[in-house]
Amino acid sequence: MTTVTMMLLYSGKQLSPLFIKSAGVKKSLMTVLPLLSSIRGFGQPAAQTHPHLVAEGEVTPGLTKKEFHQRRCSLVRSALETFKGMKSVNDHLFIIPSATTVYMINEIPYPFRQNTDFLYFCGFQEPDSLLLIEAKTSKSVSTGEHESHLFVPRKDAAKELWDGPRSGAAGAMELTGVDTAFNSGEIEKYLQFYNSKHKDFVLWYNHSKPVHTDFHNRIISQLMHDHRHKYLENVSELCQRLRLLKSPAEIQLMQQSAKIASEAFVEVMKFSKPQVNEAHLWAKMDFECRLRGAEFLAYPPVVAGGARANIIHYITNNQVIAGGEMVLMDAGCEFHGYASDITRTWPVSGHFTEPQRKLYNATLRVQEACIRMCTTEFSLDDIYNHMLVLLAAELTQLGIISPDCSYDQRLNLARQFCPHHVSHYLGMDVHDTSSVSRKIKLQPNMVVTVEPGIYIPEDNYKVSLEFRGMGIRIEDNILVTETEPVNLSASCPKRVEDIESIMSNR
Ligand SMILES: [Mn+2]
Repeated sequence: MTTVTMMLLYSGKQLSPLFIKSAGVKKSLMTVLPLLSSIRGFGQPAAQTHPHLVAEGEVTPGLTKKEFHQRRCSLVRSALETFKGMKSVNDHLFIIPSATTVYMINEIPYPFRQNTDFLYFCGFQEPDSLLLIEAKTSKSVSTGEHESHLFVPRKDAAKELWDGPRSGAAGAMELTGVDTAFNSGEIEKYLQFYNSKHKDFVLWYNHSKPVHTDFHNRIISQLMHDHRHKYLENVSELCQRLRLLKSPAEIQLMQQSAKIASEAFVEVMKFSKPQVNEAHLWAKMDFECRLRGAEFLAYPPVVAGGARANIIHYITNNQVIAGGEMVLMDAGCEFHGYASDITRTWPVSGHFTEPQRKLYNATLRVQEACIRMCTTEFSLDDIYNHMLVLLAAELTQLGIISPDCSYDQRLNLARQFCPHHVSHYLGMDVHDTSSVSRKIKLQPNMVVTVEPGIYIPEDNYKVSLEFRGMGIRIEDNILVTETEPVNLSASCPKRVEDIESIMSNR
């Protein structure tokens, strides 16, 4: 079998004999390869092309077509619930656009990251696409029954030669299991048609923060204009409420994301030594996460040696860390669309000094107490308020807060020594579902972070010299259940003995 025939069989598509003949076997490889992939390839990993990542029946690794369909049904059900009693409105149109490619300079793109809500409801990874969902209150309010349409970039041999295969409309249907797919050039016509056919309908669209400026300015704002006396609802808050509770498959992905980052942290701890550069610890973290299957780091990590740990969002990561100093690293990875977000603080020499150990253990006790509160009894704000009480007590114990201060003064000081919240929701985004209030009680299948810190600026002369310039944060990823909280990042060491033991066995 010649290479060309083998490739044809692999591609699963017959080419005309005329084409094969005229291509000429010898000089054909360069021309045939891109053509073949443009016929059969997808714009993202699929079971057919990446069996090591995607199983049969899955859209993205670990998530099936059925799960994506159920998500769309849940969206429709919860949206229509609010219009249940209103007989006058029956039709609902949901518009969820994808992200677009952002360029740093001409022709050089930033790494593409899909719009999270779009990804959540269809799993399609290409830019400049759009998901439309049509539903009727009379039919869908209890079942979530709907029609889903995906608009995607059209197949384009010239573009695909440069950027790799696109799925095209047929590929997008096959890949995601939506009801129909069209080229994105059809969006305008489709919306005009829908608007002309439906007198009254509810438009569900994130109009306050359009994610795709071109679609918004060119097409969707026109629809909103034509539709201006009718119902316009922001779909984003609804999406976030659904994303807040993770399915069993999502929990597995989050567990894996946290495990990968935890293992990578151990390698970074072993790799650190006096005079190590922050940039090298960053590179090591990135390397170890990718080696374990993560796509990339979930956010620019904080790798802050010494007093730089007091800069909460320090991401410059270009200093040399001296022997006696600790390093604070806040890093996590993205694994098949799900983020981990872990922070550890450790001495680069491998041994905590006495003041470091005291401040570290105070932070750890507060963190462990806060983790125990991740139950359905409390909200994230409840845990934050309790963290301030615990921090105030620990700081008083250490002599950092004077025992002469009143209770309120001590809480205020605790707030100064830890100027950030103790937690946020975690999921597909690092700061996940940020429109969901932190005042609501936790529910089973939420994932949250727990991340108290103590930061003592170098120039805080009120604090004894031994603690000045130290910044410590300890952060884990916690799954809320019906019973005990589950620490997804439990395999990332945080006890002083465990860290010292890992680092002594380098
Ligand atoms: Mn965090």
